[in-house]
Amino acid sequence: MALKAVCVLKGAGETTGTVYFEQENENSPVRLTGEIKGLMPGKHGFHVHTFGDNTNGCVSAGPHFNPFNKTHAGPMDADRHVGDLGNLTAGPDKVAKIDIMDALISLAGQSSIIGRTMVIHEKEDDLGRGGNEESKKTGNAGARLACGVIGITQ
Ligand SMILES: [Cu+2]
Ligand SMILES: [Zn+2]
Repeated sequence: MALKAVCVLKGAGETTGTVYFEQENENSPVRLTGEIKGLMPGKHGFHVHTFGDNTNGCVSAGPHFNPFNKTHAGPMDADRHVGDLGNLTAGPDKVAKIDIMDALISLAGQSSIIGRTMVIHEKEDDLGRGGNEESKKTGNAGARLACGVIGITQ
């Protein structure tokens, strides 16, 4: 039976969104669909962060989900944080449409993102290529505009 999850993102500002996750089985890629609204046109870092904790807003979600102790990179890189999903691109309508397939995140097992937090950032993720220390940790993606805990759905 397919595994399914959902995340509703909210923050202090106008940015909101919904992301749906679907996976055939524990070892297959995860498909992400949905959209984020209220974004400045352009690229915005999009990651799974470690903790499903929003007590002090999105900052409580902690760093990028990184169960295998890798450095920050882009979604197509072999070595990356499991949570590194790269960037979403918002159009002039301030909406970013999501349709991503990712082989590293999972909805079960050691790389499970269930109970963790999806974050959309203010700035573009430099995918670890920014040439400074922070680039290898966060991609210099800046403030957390909106976030939500990833939960199981039917
Ligand atoms: Cu992030
Ligand atoms: Zn990362």
